[in-house]
Amino acid sequence: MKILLTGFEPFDNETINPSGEAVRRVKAPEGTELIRHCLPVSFRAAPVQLEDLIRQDRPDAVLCVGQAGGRSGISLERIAVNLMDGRIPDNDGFQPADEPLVPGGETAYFSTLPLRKLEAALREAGLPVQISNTAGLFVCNAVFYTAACLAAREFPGMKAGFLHVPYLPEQSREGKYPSLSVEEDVRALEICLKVLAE
Ligand code: PCA
Repeated sequence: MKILLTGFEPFDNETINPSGEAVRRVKAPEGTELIRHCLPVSFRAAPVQLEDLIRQDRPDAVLCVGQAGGRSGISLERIAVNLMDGRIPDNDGFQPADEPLVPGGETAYFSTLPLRKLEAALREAGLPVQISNTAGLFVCNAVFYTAACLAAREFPGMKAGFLHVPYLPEQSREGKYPSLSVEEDVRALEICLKVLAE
């Protein structure tokens, strides 16, 4: 089973992004071929890079991962929406307001990952997890929407979804925000990949 696993580079004045770090460190579970990629935090470039990878590699599943500072556990994202609205500019300085990502496209897509199974497996492993009903309106949502849209329109057999990880301890502003270690993120991703490969 071929799985495309993506993380992100740092953004918002941070020097590290837990998603990129964890994706780099994950070990491919037995029976899976893992394609990893670190995406730019760019509304314009990230969806294009993801689409190119999907077309080129034809994965059976796409799991995209990003940082959600302030959240306390692994957030399994349920829904991607066709809207870009930046609280801050992306790493290219682009800050869209209320713009569709795909003009005329579907309003939203649901994740096609087995969210309840993933939630149960992560909880069983003692990791904090929740199903989240918003991936925000920033670049993570744009990437999630791109994967879900391609799955719906062109690659119906491909599972596509997104999860957010919290800040790393070093990003937590001395404990003001919740955090998970990169080892915990790696463990969470390895569990998710195993469930996807079942
Ligand atoms: N988090 C941002 C974009 C990149 C990342 O890691 C988001 O939640 O949109």
